[in-house]
Amino acid sequence: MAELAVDKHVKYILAVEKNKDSFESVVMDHLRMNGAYWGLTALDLLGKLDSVNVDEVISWILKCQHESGGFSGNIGHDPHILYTLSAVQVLALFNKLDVLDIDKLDITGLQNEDGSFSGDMWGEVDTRFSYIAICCLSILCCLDKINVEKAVSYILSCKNLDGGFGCTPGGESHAGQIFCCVGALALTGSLHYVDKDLLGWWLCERQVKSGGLNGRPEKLPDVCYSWWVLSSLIMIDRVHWIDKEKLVKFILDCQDVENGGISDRPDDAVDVYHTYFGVAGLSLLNYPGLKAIDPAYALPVDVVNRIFFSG
Ligand code: GRG
Repeated sequence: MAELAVDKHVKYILAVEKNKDSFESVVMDHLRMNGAYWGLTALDLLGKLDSVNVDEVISWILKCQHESGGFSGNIGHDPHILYTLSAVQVLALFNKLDVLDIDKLDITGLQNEDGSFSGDMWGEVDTRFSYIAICCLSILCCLDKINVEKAVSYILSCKNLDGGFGCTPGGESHAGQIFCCVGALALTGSLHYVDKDLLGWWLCERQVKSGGLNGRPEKLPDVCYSWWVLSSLIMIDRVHWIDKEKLVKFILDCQDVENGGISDRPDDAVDVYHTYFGVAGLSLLNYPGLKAIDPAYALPVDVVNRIFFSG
């Protein structure tokens, strides 16, 4: 079996960040905050976060914060909760959460009467936003700023008969939304509401012949589901139901071993998103030499421990 091309992947991630005119940098310009979280967390899991200029990153992140408190994907763009979580996660990676004015972050104001969360002032509702709100506030140790009971009850209203979860009540089960709902339930101590055997069955049915995982029935496998499916299986204690060795091989087969980076499927073009989720998936599979990642916070375990156990 191929090995993880650590040095090549580090070089690839650093090059995407440096080369602002490349195709990938241009198409990702409006969601650079997410890109920063993917790239920097991957570097940390690979043990190379020290290759980055911390002050430059922090000063750029702060320039992306708006008067409303929310963060945008890049300077000059509109704020959205999707970017606020990435900003908080990157600050956590660098142990710089203290630069945040927590009272200014208006996450409470995004909670609706039924317990759901909107992503921004325009009001779209999605269980992704419930997870993000809960994850941000949990990292910042202020979950009491929202109505957790109502948030949990909204998430449970998105549970389907197949054991999975969708974006809104009645929405089709999808592995990405399942990660969000299971993650939010884990972070609020509410996993007892999940039928673990039923959901575990649905999740392990996502593994296809090649060893890769898809996001819902009849779809193609994609490296990113190594994160969405695997982290959910770990949180509900059913990860032993998939063939881990075949999944490791699938992820390693998606590497560009010459130029670095990981793609969605073997022989496709690489990008930072799949590189991160490939590395994160391997970390969940205890691949040698990688730092461990927390399945609910989607941050390295040592970062999570620093937040909660060393003040
Ligand atoms: C901190 C890890 C982390 C996440 C933050 C934004 C978010 C919270 C979660 C997103 C969860 C999600 C919905 C992931 C799925 C992404 C994806 C590959 C969508 C593609 O959907 P389709 O329908 O693809 O295009 P399929 O694979 O179903 O054909």
